[in-house]
Amino acid sequence: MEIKHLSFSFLIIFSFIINTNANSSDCIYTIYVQTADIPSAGTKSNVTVFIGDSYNDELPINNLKDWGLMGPSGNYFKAGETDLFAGKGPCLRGPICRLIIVLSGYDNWYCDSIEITTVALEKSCSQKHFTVKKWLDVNRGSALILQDECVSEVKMIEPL
Ligand SMILES: *[C@@H]1O[C@H](CO)[C@@H](O)[C@H](O)[C@H]1NC(C)=O
Ligand SMILES: CC(=O)N[C@H]1CO[C@H](CO)[C@@H](O)[C@@H]1O
Repeated sequence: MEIKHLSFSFLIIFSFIINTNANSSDCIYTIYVQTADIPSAGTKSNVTVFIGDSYNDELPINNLKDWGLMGPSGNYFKAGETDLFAGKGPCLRGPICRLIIVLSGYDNWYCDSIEITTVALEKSCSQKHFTVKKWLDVNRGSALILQDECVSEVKMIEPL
């Protein structure tokens, strides 16, 4: 597992490599987001995630709150709470193994974990848990986290 902090300017680059050419737009994604139970861990900022697979397909989910089960104006990302988001988007070709989290706003956030379940017609469900355990700090330029676990998954299925 490799976790990298990237500067905000990478967001601009990532927005050019978004690739959602898989056209059967019938995957349902459910996303559980766990905010740490520590002081000031919660945030009112917006959270955008990019989920990706080992083919470098990437699906952006702009402002998770728009997918929030409490509605877009709900109070999400409170310390010690788990929030649920769900929505429909194009299917990726492979299982999710990469996650980019971008925080936009004025207050910081400590994300414990993000778990994504993908459901599609005539395909088996897949589930991916990302242990984040990091501050996303809008003042220190670490409001973007790339968590890439694709390489390790490929290694795991290689024959000895
Ligand atoms: C979050 O997103 C909403 C809707 O897109 C926007 O109105 C609001 O200003 C954003 N808040 C922050 C802190 O960026
Ligand atoms: C066959 C199919 O699903 N076609 C869709 C591909 O994506 C475009 C844009 O989202 C849709 O308009 C097509 O219907």
